[in-house]
Amino acid sequence: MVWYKRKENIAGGIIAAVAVTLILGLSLGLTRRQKTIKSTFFSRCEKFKEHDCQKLWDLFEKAHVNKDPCNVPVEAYDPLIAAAPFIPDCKKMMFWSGTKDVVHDLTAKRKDCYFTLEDTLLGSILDGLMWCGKNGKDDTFTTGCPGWSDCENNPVRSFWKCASAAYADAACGDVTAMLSGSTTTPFDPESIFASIEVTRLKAPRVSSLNVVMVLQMNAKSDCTNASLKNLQNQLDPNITYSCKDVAEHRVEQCGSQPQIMCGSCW
Ligand code: NFD
Repeated sequence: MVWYKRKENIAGGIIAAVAVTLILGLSLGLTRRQKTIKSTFFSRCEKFKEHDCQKLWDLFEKAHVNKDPCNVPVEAYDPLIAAAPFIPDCKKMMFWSGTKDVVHDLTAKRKDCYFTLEDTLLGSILDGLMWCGKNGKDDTFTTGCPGWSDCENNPVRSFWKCASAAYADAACGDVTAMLSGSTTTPFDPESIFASIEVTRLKAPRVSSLNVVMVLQMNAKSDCTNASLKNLQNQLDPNITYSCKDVAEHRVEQCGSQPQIMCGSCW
């Protein structure tokens, strides 16, 4: 009898210990995940002076926290975007599609020449991050979130649509777009550049759109590609269009040789 009791007590103790460890582990894990995106947000935000990072974080969370992660509309991020307006530099604005790495390798080294959405406050804070909220939860999660194509109204996609629209609205002067010659449809109607940014460029604020078609080895398309006709049809007719085929190594050269004048990169 006594022996049975002792065995029961030991088993009960083990179960309780396992339960406590699991609960502690789960809540610690949750806090750590929370901390990771929150601390990334703040450390990136604090690199930009004169911004209330706490206010931006609160607006960011308000857009998706406690919501179905497949039902966050683009407009949910309007208050966040409005709190951090874009300050365009009309001589440098760069758009891109399918060329993220080559563009950012270049802009990291040639801030004197080019400026992308990812160089703006919100673009630089949220670039490369994944997040979502969940119904009935007060946290921002970074795992278990819908992927880019799992549902249209996921928070990451909605944020980038909202930010891209505001960035294109702010565009001015001569703008550049780097497209990829490695695909058969460099101006892809599904892309954010085609579906949101191009149609928001407006003359006379914007005077020209200069496409740089980045050509890698075995390129599949160049400036003669049929999809670029659609680009021209969608573009405000008072904006001057041009397209130049440029080898990728030439773009890289522009980054590695700061003595090259911005206008002579290609
Ligand atoms: P893109 P875009 N799966 O190269 N922007 O024209 C996953 F997982 O096709 C900036 O659509 O060019 N991710 C950012 C995907 C994001 C998928 C969106 C996919 N199937 C838009 N498709 C940014 N900084 O992240 C697309 N993505 C994601 C603005 C992936 O992260 C910029 O101002 C990919 O790198 C730029 O002028 C990114 O979306 C234009 O819109 C862009 O896809 C580029 O959008």
